[in-house]
Amino acid sequence: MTTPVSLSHADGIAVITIDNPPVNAVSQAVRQGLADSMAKIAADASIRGIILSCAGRTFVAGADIREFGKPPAPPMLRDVIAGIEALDKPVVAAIHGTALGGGFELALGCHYRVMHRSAFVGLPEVTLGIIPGAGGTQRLPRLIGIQASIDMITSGRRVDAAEALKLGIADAVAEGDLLGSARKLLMEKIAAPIPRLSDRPPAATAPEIFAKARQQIATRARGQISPVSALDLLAETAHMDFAQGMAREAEIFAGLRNSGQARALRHIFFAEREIGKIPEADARPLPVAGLGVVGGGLMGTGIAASALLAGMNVTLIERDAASAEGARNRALGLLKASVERGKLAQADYDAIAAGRLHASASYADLAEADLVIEAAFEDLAVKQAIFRELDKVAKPEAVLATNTSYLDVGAIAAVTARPERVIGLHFFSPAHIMKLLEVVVPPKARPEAVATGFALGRRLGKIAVRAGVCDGFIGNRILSAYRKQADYLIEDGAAPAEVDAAFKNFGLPMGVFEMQDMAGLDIGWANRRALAPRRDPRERYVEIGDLICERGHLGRKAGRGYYNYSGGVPVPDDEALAIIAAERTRKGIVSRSFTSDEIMDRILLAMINEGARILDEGIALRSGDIDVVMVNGYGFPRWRGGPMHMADEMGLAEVLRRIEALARDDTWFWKPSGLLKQLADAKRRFADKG
Ligand code: 3H9
Repeated sequence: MTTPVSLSHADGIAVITIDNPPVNAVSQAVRQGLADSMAKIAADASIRGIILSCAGRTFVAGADIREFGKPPAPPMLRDVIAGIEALDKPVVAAIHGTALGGGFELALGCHYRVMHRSAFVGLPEVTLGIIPGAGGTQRLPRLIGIQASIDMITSGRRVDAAEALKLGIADAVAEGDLLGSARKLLMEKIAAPIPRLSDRPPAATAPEIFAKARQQIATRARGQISPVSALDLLAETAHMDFAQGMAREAEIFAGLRNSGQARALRHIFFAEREIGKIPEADARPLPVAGLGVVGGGLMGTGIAASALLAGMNVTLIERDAASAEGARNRALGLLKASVERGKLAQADYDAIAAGRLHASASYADLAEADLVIEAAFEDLAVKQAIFRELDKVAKPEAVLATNTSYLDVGAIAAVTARPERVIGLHFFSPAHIMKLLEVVVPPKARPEAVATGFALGRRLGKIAVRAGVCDGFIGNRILSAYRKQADYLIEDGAAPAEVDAAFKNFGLPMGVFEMQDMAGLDIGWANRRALAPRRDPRERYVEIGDLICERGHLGRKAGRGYYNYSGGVPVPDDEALAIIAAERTRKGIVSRSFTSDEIMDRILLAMINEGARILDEGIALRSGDIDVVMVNGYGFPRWRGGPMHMADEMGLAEVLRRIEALARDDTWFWKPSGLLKQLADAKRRFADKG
């Protein structure tokens, strides 16, 4: 049987190599291999020093996350690391790629660390709902002090080689030959006393450091437990000796390892890595050197900025020269802000301003573009007119994409002579910052066109999710469903501010009514009017939003909407409340009160129900894709894993029971039998998710 850990030695130096693709995760076999190697090294008097290195693209990227759902299998990583640290021969970790989590802890157990200049180290455990469990919370503070450890451990932030050297994590940085540098350091230290972090006293700490950090970390965590647990552990063990501290770390780690939040965060970790598994994965994407963007509004300039930040050249088209100049300035304004935030070098900004961004009023300037993204006003006729023009000027092999959030991409493709090269690319605003991208695949799209959309997503650093054509694709369709449910809630008796508070208690950054006020109520209003002819007459329709719009109260930009903004601090708007009360009376609804939990129960079930339909219709490939969309585009708390994961955790029978109970309340338009079918059909996919 091949082992993922090999040991070779020559001239008194042993080299241990971990080779466990793809990321050298510390599986049980790796732990066993390391333990066996240590035993051989300890018994071999000819070995005087050791280099611990990894094959492939990276140093150890952590414990094997796939093992976390199973009972722990010996040897334990913390014991293996203790065995390495206890050796009476110096061990140097040679780090390339990323030494993360258990991988970094392994390196901390070594006596010295050499990092390649392109390498990173970090303890991202909190992002998986756990804390470091193999000594990271005890060794790191003893190496770099409490303040820097709080920062790294509670954020999960990665540190590059230059910073690691400054912090004292790395003893040396290798410019080129990593193993050569590691060997050089080893030879320098071979006769020196062996430094062990576990021998050091705890890092001296003033208690107020923890008090100050706690408030900040709890606010940032928005309901996520692990960052706060990590801080509390650091505080509790700050004065303990090493063995006591390790014992506490092990206890806290064991408590979190299979917690609901850890399961949710693991789910979303793997779901984000599955989104690229699409039917078109083997198709060859068209190389995109030049990108065209039509429409220089908020979306168009955001998309242009995103592409420019990724090093692409962009041609931005507007209707006339003055608008083109305005769009160019807006895009440059976004990039200036990126320079200020340290995301773009001044020299790159200058190159963009000097020529990489070209703004024009002539479609003919798109003749060389490989991919053109239309980001005009959300109106089918407007978009179709643009696509007719694009079809004339774009080279025949170019892919044409529409940035629409609701419209039928197939109907837009149909006005061109190349429907097989038309896709939807639904960006989220601000497009140069938001990570999510829905790649919308109309029925006639060729695999190469879809693959081109995904390749662009990768290049822009986006999380690209495949979606089929329907009203709102994945995310906005679910948004429509829960917005409707929120409307039912206010008609049934909840105040908009109560619904918004429930959203925030749940961990969402904003309430649904605040969000609509911020976006402008006219957007939803126009959408509802557009969809009116196709609306099922049996559907419960809440007119409150329309009535508010009819008064000209279009949200924050108009100073009024669900809230009144005239006094600076938003307060519930009197007229909106009066409209709600009048509508309840008109419909004969007896107003009732709702707890925060009841509100979110309904909202969540609306999301799950719509998610089940989306799966049923094949709009999303997997339920995990829906969760990825909700977490990355709609502020769904990552530590809850997404609505479909929550449905899984609740169990299908319980989901159905609750939906049926709601349907009995007659607040839902869908019949329970229909729901039963949708959810039962989706059950297999729920189960497939594993
Ligand atoms: C930990 O260490 C706990 C300890 O403190 C205590 C222990 C007692 N395990 O991301 P990619 C898979 S917690 C298993 O696309 P990249 C991934 O699913 C851990 N599998 O590559 C994918 O599989 P597939 C702390 C893992 O180059 C493939 O590898 N560590 C693991 O874009 C490629 O992944 C972390 O949180 C894993 N640990 O990025 C680090 N990691 O091909 C987590 C990856 O079948 N990992 N896979 O879809 C990462 O951040 C990135 O994967 C990394 C590479 C930066 C390493």
